[in-house]
Amino acid sequence: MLFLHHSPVSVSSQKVRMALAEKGLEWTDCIVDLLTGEHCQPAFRHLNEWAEVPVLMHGDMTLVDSWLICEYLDDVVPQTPLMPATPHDRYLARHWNLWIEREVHEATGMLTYAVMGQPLLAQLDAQRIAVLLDAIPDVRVRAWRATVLEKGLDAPGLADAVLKIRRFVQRMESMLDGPHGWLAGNAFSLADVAALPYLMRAEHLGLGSLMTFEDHPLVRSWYLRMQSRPSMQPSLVRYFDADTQALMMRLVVDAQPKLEALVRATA
Ligand SMILES: N[C@@H](CCC(=O)N[C@@H](CS)C(=O)NCC(=O)O)C(=O)O
Repeated sequence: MLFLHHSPVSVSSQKVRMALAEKGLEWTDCIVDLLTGEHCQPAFRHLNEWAEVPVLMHGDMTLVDSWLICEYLDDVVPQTPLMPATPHDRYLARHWNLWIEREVHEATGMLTYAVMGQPLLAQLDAQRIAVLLDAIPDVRVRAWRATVLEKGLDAPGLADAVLKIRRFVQRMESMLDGPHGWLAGNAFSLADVAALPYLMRAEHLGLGSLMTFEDHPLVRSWYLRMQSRPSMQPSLVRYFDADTQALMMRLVVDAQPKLEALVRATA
């Protein structure tokens, strides 16, 4: 049995859900509410001291970190492999993960928090917000969360975050410029799984102008192929009900003028 502690909207959780679905594995949902800070409570920190989703439970194993979980799944269920076959391409896949970790993950988190988290949390009273912030174990994350909560889309660092997403899409465009159209080697792999949630998030946040057909045709073609995979429904689509989609749309519409200004400033 596989128990996945995760959040529907978390990009790292989405990565693991897609890998599970690609491998034809079933999992039991243990949904963690990030907005109310459930992941910072002792019960969850007992599973992951860094207070982050996803966490996968398999037998007596408690696994953290989306990439490590995906590689583990690939090791224990070697049918339908997700890691590329050659050392060269395996390196490329791991390098994509490193790149995403270093350049894209936090930038995506900041933008998500500014567009969606901040307006929702702003409804709470100051004391509750202070409790939520204090519970975040990483002081650096706590600091940028506090700034984004206070300043929203005017927070420093958001232009840099948009720039990082822009560079990510550009890097993907150049790497997809080969005969195969996948990120690591000649077939779909974990590199593609790792990248998809970040592009989807950028689009959901209203940053689709960073990846137009005109400027990034290879990324767009890759994105369409990824979205047509059967694994999309069980891992991603089914977690976004109509109410969630409507709420996200409303928040993005509100954020649009400032987001567009950030996009223009980084062009
Ligand atoms: N390297 C970790 C990063 C996990 C991570 O940052 N998860 C986010 C959600 S995507 C999280 O739980 N954030 C805690 C929070 O929002 O306070 C992984 O790949 O699993």
